[in-house]
Amino acid sequence: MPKFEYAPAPESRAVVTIEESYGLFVDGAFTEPTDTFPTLNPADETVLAQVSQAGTEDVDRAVAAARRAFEGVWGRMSGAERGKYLFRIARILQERAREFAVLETLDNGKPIKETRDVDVPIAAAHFFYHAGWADKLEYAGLSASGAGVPRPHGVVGQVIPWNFPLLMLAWKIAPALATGNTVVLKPAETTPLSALLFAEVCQQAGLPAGVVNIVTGDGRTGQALVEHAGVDKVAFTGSTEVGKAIARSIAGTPKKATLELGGKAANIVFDDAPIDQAVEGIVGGIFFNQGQVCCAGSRLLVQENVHDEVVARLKRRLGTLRVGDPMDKNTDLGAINSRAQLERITSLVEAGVAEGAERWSPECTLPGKGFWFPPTVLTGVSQTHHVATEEIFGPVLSVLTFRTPQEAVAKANNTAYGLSAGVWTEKGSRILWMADQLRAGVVWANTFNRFDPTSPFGGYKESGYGREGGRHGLEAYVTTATSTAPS
Ligand code: TAP
Repeated sequence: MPKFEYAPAPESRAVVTIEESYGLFVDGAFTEPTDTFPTLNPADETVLAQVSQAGTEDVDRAVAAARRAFEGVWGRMSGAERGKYLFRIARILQERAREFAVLETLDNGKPIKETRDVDVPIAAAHFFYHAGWADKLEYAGLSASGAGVPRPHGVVGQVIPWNFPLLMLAWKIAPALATGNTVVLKPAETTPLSALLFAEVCQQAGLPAGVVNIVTGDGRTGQALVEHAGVDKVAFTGSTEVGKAIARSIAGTPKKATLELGGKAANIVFDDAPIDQAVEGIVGGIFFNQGQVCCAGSRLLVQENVHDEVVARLKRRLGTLRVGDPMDKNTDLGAINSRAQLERITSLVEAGVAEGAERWSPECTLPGKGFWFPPTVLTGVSQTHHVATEEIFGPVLSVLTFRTPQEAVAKANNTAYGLSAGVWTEKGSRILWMADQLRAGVVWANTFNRFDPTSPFGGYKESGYGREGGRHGLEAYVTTATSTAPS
């Protein structure tokens, strides 16, 4: 029996059905739930469902199923056939978009207008995009000489975070399947439900058993997966700390790895920028998904002579943001994903104030239950403050100033990370110069947080290595084989 059905009035038909408990998805079927843990709605702390904690034997079974599927079916299938399955998955995601949006909002806490307009459509777009590549890999220029045939690695172990549960799953699974690999994926402990619904989509699409396996659990499950001897390639998105531990644990093995880690992006506003447009970009850059975004524009670098004007207009704009019920279509900021994340944000902001930053938030009443943090601006921040160096991963903007473009570049690059940056200016030549100087994998000009399956995404320095998306994203999932026959 389903535990509950979410049906917003006045509609009587349920939008999404959540079961009382879930097993793992291994070899094309769900196992009986065992050793379960609860997953919460962070907006009100109610338990949504019980989810299974996969142990090492479960991971063994999932990896073995993925190996059988790779050797028996998927690794031998033509690219054109694989592409058909990816197109089918993409279409089912579109058909079930509303269900996914509601489920993701309930489990993650992010506003429904974001899951509806961003997470779910871009996830479907990733499957469409990679479906198109599946039969064209020979033409993707994936070997240096252009000779040879791109071959899949085999079984890929994928571990993803909680901030974009379905979208990160799509970023991982779509290129892996398009290139002929099979997958064992571990979603984050606090947001497993959309991955389990995706398992149903795999069944609905008729995907051969074992091509995609979903093992839920905490970090121990992730560790068992990445360290498993039967895994040929690891793809991880998450914190720099765990990424480094994974890199250490697979060093000396033949495993390939891509790591998408943290960020501390600078959003740089010059005095010639259209200020109102820049303010919208600053707001979207840091408050989208409550700032729980690896490429969030968490450091505002504003030219000194427009600092007061930009901050004044920013504060006025923040006064209009709606914080609250994530299921309300008018909500701009939803809940923080977990109590642990809320505590981390709170302690970092307190550290910033103790170091001399001035804290400001608009007046807003936060719900009594759940995990909530108001949109916050910290002014008077210096480069050495913790709030300027550490990833807060919350709705908190640290404001710094600069006088010259050279100083802006020096300050923007003064970070251990290098994932993204934004530049706001009317001058095209300055945009090109800044893009060249900034040590960031993505540089947005007069926009921020734009995502597209055709564009490679990934970082420099402690933001990790490897790229996801675009033609470059395929490289991580193939190796090139050359065969010559005597004439
Ligand atoms: P992490 O704690 O690193 O968790 C990421 C995933 O790894 C989760 O599924 C986690 O399981 C699992 N995990 C934990 N310990 C592990 C271990 N020893 N071996 C293998 N897997 C392990 O990060 P998070 O708190 O979920 O996400 C926030 C961080 O991710 C931020 O720093 C953010 O910048 C980064 N992030 C980066 C990007 C990109 S694209 N660069 C995108 C999103 C997020 P549990 O859920 O059970 O802990």
